[in-house]
Amino acid sequence: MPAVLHSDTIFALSSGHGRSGVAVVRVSGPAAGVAIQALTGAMPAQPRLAARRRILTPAGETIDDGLVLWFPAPASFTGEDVAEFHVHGGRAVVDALLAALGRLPGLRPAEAGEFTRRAVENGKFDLTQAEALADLINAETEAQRRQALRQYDGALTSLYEGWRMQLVGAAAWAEATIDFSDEELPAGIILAKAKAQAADVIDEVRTHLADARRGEILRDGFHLTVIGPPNSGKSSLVNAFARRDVAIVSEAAGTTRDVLEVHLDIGGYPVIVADTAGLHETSDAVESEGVRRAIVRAEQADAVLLLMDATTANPAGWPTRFGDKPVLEVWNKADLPHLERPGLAISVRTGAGMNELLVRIGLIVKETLAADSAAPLTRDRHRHTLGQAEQALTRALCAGAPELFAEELRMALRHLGRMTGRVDVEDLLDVIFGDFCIGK
Ligand SMILES: Nc1nc2c(ncn2[C@@H]2O[C@H](COP(=O)(O)OP(=O)(O)OP(=O)(O)O)[C@@H](O)[C@H]2O)c(=O)[nH]1
Ligand SMILES: [Mg+2]
Repeated sequence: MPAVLHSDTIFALSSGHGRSGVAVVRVSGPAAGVAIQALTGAMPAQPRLAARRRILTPAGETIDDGLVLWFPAPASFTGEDVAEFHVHGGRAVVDALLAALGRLPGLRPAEAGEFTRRAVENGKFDLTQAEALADLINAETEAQRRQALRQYDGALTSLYEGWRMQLVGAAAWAEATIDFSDEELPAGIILAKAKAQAADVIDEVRTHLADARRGEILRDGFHLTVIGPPNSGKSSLVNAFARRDVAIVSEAAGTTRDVLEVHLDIGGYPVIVADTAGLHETSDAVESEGVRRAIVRAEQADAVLLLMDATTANPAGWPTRFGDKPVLEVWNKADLPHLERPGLAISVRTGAGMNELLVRIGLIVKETLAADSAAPLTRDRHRHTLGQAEQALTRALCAGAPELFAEELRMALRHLGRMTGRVDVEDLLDVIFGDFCIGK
């Protein structure tokens, strides 16, 4: 992506909102140095070394006693001149500093993701890395953090760039057969060679796409839906997982109507457990809507936990299989007299079997998400764009004429270029950076 020179200078609070020990306000653009001068009277003695300064309003009133850092272009996060003000993290301090910056000529508040967008525009990293940065900020579990960091380190960049280079090679062979077709070059042989190269890439792209959405599930969270007959203890189980009373529990059957979710960290993996309405025939409109939602949720889940009451017969007639997704059969209330059944017996009340249940859930999650590739794709955008590249390659391989082959190859190259942001992605940028928080 070509370097873009912005004439305006942006600023924002880059650390978290709300009270904190220290707040970091970042400024990026041509007037960043002027901002340091205006608010502290002098530049730090050295770039990238903190200087302790009194920070003043343009009118000369002290805002705070803090640190100032100066990162001259291009060795900064955005590639532009960047200033950082580290102040005490109180609302009034931060507001006063932001107001003072806003009064300087050429400065304006940053939009969501604008710092990262400028970094991409200045070639600091590519689109997949920018997306990974957003994921790193949002990562809640170890596995999510590791995945985001690998992508930020360029795992997808090097994969996609590698394919691009191979296809550029194949395209060059194809062009050669077109340009020199009058001379006695063995065009057929050269074209076959180019096609073999494209075929290698298409194999790799297909393997990459056929990953059972591992990267995406890890990024979004693994969805486990708890379903079962009324009163089997589904809400009690979800509360026990969450270690707080999220869902209403009562001995009346049909207590839960709406789907309710809790977010858990199981062995470093993000698991979103949904509590649902008990499955039973009912004339109550609200309850039957709850049953409908329960089934839909189970169908959409990555795995299902079928929770039944070990003390009663399980009413027949409800689905117990949901496609080929894993279904964990669990019998609750094992503290009461009950029949022996296949599957795991637990008691939410006494805690018996609960550890074993967590272990089993952890195994299912791990089996689903354990990566056999070091760099899984993580977003719909990746899947969609790569799918288009794959289709263009498929057409290329079927092409008889070298011109047609070369044309489809160029198409595939454009799609691959969109993955990393090498070609016309202006329309994509708003979507991608809109996901960011302000200050990043
Ligand atoms: N003895 C015993 N009772 C339990 C156990 N787990 C839950 N219960 C009781 O079973 C009743 C129903 O529990 P809930 O968690 O509301 O059951 P549910 O499956 O969510 O019920 P619905 O939302 O109506 O479908 C409550 O009175 C719970 O206290 C258990 O392990 N042992
Ligand atoms: Mg319930």
